[in-house]
Amino acid sequence: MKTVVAAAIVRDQKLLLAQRSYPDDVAGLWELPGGKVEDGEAVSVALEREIAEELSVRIGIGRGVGEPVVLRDNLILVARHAWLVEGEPVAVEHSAVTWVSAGELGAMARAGELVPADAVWLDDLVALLGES
Ligand code: DCP
Repeated sequence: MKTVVAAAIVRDQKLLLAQRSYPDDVAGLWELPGGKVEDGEAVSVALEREIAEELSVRIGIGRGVGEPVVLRDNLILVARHAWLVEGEPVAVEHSAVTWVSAGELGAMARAGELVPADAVWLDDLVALLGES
């Protein structure tokens, strides 16, 4: 079982979403950015690395958000609360990045615009935005 870790990057009560450019079945949908943890790599180190690669920013990392989600092909997806430490996000590997409020996130979920695994965390993400 491999782990995929994703960042719920929050600033000013908005959540950063990134639009997937591949594969075809999820291209155009929005996700929490992240990627696969390498063998022997700590989850938080993997998340810092993936976010630096994908968004060209440094982040701070906090607690887990929501329950782990089992993806197909032996992958388990986890999310962590995060915040920007250095830089402004740019879409290096994604089609676009955007900041959304809790209301906008809910509307996107209802419209089917989030990747399916991440949509499971809607209530957890809305709660996180309410706290921050
Ligand atoms: N995934 C997801 N939700 C996220 C992030 C990832 O459902 N917020 C899923 C999509 C993929 C798997 O996790 O099925 C791996 O994600 P990535 O393709 O983003 O990860 P990597 O870039 O590390 O993998 P690869 O290099 O294989 O593309």
